[in-house]
Parts: sequence; C-alpha cells; structure tokens
Amino acid sequence: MSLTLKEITDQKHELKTFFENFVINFPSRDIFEEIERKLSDEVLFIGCGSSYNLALTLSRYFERVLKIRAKAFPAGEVAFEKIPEIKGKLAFLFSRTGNTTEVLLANNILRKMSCKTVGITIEEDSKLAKESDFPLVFPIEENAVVMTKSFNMILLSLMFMVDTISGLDVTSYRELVDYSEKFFDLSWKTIEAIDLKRYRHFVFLGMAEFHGISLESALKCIEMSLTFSEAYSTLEYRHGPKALVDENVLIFVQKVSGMDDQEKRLKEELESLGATVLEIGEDGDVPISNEWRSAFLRTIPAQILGYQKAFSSGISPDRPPHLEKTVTL
Ligand code: F1P
Repeated sequence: MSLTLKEITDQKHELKTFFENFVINFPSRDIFEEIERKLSDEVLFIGCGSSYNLALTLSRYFERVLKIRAKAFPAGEVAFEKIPEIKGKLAFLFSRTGNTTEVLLANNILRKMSCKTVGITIEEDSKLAKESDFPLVFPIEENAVVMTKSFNMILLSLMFMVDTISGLDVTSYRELVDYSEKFFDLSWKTIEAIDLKRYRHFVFLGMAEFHGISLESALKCIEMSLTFSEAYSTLEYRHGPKALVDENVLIFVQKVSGMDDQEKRLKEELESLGATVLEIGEDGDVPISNEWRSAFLRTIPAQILGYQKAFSSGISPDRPPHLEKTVTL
C-alpha cells in the first residue's frame, strides 16, 4: 500500500486514540500553562507549505476565540526580515520535520527581536525542537513526503487548547472525533463515485478558517496528483477566477453557517458554466457540522481526492516530482 494512503487512512482510527491519549490531557501539560501565560494582544503564526496553511488556519481561530490579533506569515518573509519589526510577541512556528531552513532562520530572527517562540513539530530531535524557547513535540508518526494526518491532528489539538483557555464547553470535539471514521468513509465513497479522469482542474472554496483548509486541500491535490488546483475565499471566486470554469473543473465548497443562500446561488452559477460542484458541510455532499471546530476533518476529502486522482493517472503520491520532505536552502 502507498505510504501516503496508509497515513491518510490511519486517521480513521488514530484521530480517536490521539484525542483520548493526547488532546484531552494537553491542558495539564506545562507547555499549555506557559503558552497561556505568554499570550498577549498579538500573536504570530509562521510556517512553510502545509505548515503555513496550518498557521493561517489557526491564526483565524485564535483571533476568533481569544479576541486578540493574530498574524500569519510565510517563514521566508520572517527569515529574511520582510515583515515589520515585531518586539516581544509570542510566536508559534510550525514545521512537521522541524528542519525547514526558513522556519529555523525565522526562529533566530524572532528570538533576536525578544519574541518567545513555540516550536511545533513531530520530530523530537529536530533543530526546531532544540532551538525554540518552548518546543511542543507532538506524538505523531508521519513519514511520507506529503503532510496529511499530522496537519489535522495538530489543528485539532491547538483549536482544543484555545477553546479550553477561553473556558468554552469542548464536548462537541468528542462528537466530531467520533464521527471521523464515518466522515472518512463517506468522503471515500463520494470521491470514488466521480469520474476523475474527466477533471483537469480542482478548485477549493472556503471562508476564514475554511479558507486555510481550502489552501491545504489544493496543495494536497497538487503534490499528490500533479493536478492544477487552487483555493479562494468562497465569494472571491466570482471576482475573476471563475473565468477559467468549464466542464473540466471540479469545485469543492466548504460550507459555512449562515451562508446557505449565497452558497446555493454560487453552486447554481458555477454548474451553469459547466463545473461540477460538491459541498462539504451541513446537508452537503459530504455531510459534516458547519462549526469551525470541524476544520480538523475538512481536508480529508481532498487528501482522498489527491490520492485517487494520482492513482487514476498512474502517478505515485509517495514520490512527488521535485519535492523533498524537508526543504533546505
Ligand atoms: C514544509 C513543507 C511541506 C510540504 C513539502 C515541503 O515542511 O513545505 O509542507 O509538503 O514536503 O515542505 P515542514 O516545515 O512542515 O517540515
């Protein structure tokens, strides 16, 4: 079996054990208190590639729940000092492998600016784990070049953390985690029923946190299946990008609460232009709650799509051309 497919499929069961063994005990760990103490009016979120998409998604959720300012930057912009000078803030740096050059350089720069850095990774022996002020090493094993389950597990953990800090009731996380196996199977069935050979262009639409999810969805399809894929904040798609719509385009819309009418009209418009449109969310083609907390499950359909499209095109998702697991400069 493809290693990437194995790691995508692991989520069917691993999300549950990870939630029980790690996520719900997270608030009792020292690092949790440290983060809570250092939170101030503005926090930074930094990463590259999928880890940047993770940073973007989380920055929106921190802002929403904690009502503080949260800015996300690609690590390269911080590493080469292309952002305004920032002093004394808390910065979350994301790198699955913990050795991506720009993230390590960003860590050095931020520490020089008297920022405190939280190094989020799954590799205990990585440089990020050693060089950040507060290493946060997740107990996740992921070896494929393409980042899949670790994105969702880290997202789940940090959204749970923010809600716990804010004193919110966190019971719906358990319901979502319990639904993960069924959601995976429904996603698989939905994608399997599509004649993927027909589509040459994938589009992912979502708002706020779900825009980050859409960017990550597009990246998965590019990396695994080498298909032209792009993502936009849902209604932005009508402002130019829809010029490329035809019958070779498959569009996924991440549904958001309170947007049923607009989403329905958008779907009708895009279908009238020839596209196939599938909705992820309440009453959608792949049903799931519309709450922001469901973000940690919402890349799964695209992870499956990327794999299945690669398979149907005779491409190995385990060996994406030109990509390395860790990018070093
Ligand atoms: C970042 C990253 C991956 C991407 C690719 C290259 O890695 O951009 O997201 O899939 O393999 O590296 P990391 O800093 O999270 O280890």
